[in-house]
Amino acid sequence: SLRNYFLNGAILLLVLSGCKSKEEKTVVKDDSPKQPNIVFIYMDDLGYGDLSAYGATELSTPNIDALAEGGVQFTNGYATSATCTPSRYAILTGRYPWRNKDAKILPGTAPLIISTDQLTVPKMLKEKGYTTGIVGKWHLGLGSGNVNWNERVSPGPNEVGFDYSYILAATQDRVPTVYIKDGHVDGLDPNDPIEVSYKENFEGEPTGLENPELTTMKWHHGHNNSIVNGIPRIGYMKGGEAAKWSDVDMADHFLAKAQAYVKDHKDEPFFLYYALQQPHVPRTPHPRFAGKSGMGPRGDVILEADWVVGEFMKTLEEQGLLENTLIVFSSDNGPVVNDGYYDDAVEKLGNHKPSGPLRGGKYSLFDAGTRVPFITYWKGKIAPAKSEALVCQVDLLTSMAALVGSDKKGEDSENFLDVLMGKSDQGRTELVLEAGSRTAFRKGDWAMIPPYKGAAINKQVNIELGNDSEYQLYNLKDDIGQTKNLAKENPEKLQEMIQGFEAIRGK
Ligand code: NG6
Ligand code: CA
Repeated sequence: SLRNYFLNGAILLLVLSGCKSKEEKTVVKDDSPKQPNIVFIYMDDLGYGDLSAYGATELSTPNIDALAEGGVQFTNGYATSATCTPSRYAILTGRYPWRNKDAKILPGTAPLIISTDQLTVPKMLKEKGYTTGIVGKWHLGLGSGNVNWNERVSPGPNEVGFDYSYILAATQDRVPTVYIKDGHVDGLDPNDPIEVSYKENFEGEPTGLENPELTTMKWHHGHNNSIVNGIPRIGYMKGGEAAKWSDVDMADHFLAKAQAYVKDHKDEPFFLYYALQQPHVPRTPHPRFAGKSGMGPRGDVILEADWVVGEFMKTLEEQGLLENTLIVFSSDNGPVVNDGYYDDAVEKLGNHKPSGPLRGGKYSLFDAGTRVPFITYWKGKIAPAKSEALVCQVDLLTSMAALVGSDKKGEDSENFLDVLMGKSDQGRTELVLEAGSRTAFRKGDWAMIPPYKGAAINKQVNIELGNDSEYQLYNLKDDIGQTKNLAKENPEKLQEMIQGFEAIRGK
């Protein structure tokens, strides 16, 4: 009819004008500077000496090395803490974790420790038009107590700034051993609900303690509760069979999610926090990598992670995003060889030194607890360099804010964008370091550890914790291995360090 004819014409006109305005918009967009994508690649327990770029000779990590060689490789890059939860708290909030008494290694049932009105990296970026996502390890708590895993679990990453989340709740060795997508347990069969407890076992469920015959990986300390995929874990879990992850496929699984995220968001500025699970225990390399390092599963999963990083970088390249994406690569804390399972890590370590030249490891106030691989990479924007500047993950919030033109600032987070971009070597002057509930102080080339009670060595993991009845003072420039305590020899320096420390930390 005539009416339809006119209507169609009107629609046709609308479509035409729609096309035209889109074209105009595209032209304008190309003229204006693009907001760069930002990706944090965050490892779990990767040590300062675990990459060939950082001096490892018994392992080769070509893909991560390529980032180090093509970007700024920091030799004084720090996590705030020698364990996971507090470091992850700091990298996302720009706030020292010792300000939050709950920022300690969390069980899988712990409530969320980031307040939903707190500033976070993804929130700051969202305000600047970014879409934000997390893939991988969370370990910052979920819900507000007594989580029902069969309903939407909240608050969680989506309530503190992430538009998209695909996570494991706590650690690979803690229940629940399921993936959670935007608050929902992925693949959950409603007829097989999940129950989780860190207090007591569910009747009739096997445990690592009582049923060692059902385990394929043996526990050394801790890790003797519920058995999933032959691996005894921390905590008890019942049900949720269909949703349980496959440990050996975890690297591929997260990689696929991270790659899909990039492809889905390639036309808008995105932030991706990609938190890999390696080389935390239980180390479960995919069969493609099993035996490849000659160093047992710990070495194998480092090679696996290196491959993952290579594949992820390929995706950025294929999508034409390399020149518009800043990558920050680091680790949440230092290395540990035996962290609770018999997995040959000790037996097959050979000449490999996960801490490199540093003293201590995970859980330690010595430098290897917190000084970690730290790399920034941005093709065409960052010139390859090695930097000795003192940088810390707590500064990423304010530095990223500076990058995207936000005036937001984290409580303890400073703007070191120029340092991260390799344009300046004036990093932090001082930094508080944390291990467990203890803190130490780095200023310039000096490290000061106050006296602490407690064992000098954690015998289970065989790591020197940094405890001593006396003050310790080290010059890291002359003595990177912290072998010579200069506290007595240099009382003035010691006093200066104590004062600087107490000014931040209180007496
Ligand atoms: C410890 C676990 C250790 C590891 C760590 C958390 C025991 C005996 N040890 O309590 O295996 O899971 O917590 O590591 O249970 S982190 O990297 O997430 O901080
Ligand atoms: Ca960790």
